[in-house]
Amino acid sequence: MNKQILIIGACGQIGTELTLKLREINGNNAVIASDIREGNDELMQSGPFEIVDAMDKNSIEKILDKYAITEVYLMAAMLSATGEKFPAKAWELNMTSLFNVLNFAKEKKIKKMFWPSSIAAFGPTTPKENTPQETIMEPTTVYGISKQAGERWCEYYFNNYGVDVRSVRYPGIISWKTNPGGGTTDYAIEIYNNALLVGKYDSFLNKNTKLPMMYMDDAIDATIKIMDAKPEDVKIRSSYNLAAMSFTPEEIALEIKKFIPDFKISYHEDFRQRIADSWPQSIDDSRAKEDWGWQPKFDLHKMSENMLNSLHKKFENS
Ligand code: AKB
Repeated sequence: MNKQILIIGACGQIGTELTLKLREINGNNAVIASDIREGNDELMQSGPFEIVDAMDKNSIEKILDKYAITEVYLMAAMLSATGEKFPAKAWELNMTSLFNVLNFAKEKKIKKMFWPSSIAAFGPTTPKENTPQETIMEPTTVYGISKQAGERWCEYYFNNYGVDVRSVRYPGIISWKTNPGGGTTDYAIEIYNNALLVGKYDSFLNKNTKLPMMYMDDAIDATIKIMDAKPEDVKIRSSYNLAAMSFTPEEIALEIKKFIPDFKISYHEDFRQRIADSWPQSIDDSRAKEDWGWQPKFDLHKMSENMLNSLHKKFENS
């Protein structure tokens, strides 16, 4: 039977680009985008779209039946910074949406599912450098707690019900097409936008805050790669560590200066500093490399060149 894919949360930062890439690979009509709101023109015009609330089991079920869905990518979530403002809502959205999809997979309504975890599943007691796949995980944000609990549930559903669930721990994802919403790593996107638009940026993280990051192209590549891997090669059913690069606000600013010499950065920490300080600085992703051939393509320089060129064209055309 052919693949029929449903993306829940298709209009967000990662969902948008994931949907477009999966449509390019599988054909537009095989990839159904869904979200609680409409997305950008490219997404809306390139294939089927349905309004779906990730917490509403019945409306998801209708879409699964209508399109004979075989795979679900669950991209809806409340991220770290917004989650700290609305802890109960963040927990409810992140966990209810996951259980909805896990239970459809358990009932064999779908064959396979992707659910992203995050570096936020780690906490201040986790080793900060080259954070191992298996280590202390004591997250201190609601978002992080939901990701860590989610990982445990994914593994539980795999072990007890044979659910084919696949997951990676995304680092901060940097991209230019769709704005992110409510993350702590979002500074690394704002900085490129502001560099081009106003030539300066006031960072909400201090200059030495080193965090693991990844360009969107690599994140999409990893997501599709783990979903395409043979089931026996996906040996970890909680979530895989994933890495590409790590840098501080000062280092990204120096890189931007290579392209925009007059660029200026200032620093004024806010509540997100505490969140960032609780996360790892670099990640050991050797298991993803060994098990299903993960390999990132973008480093800080290549990403900066690509970001600035793409944003420049985007601003020129808008
Ligand atoms: C966030 O900053 O909350 C996210 C993440 C690291 O999962 N980008």
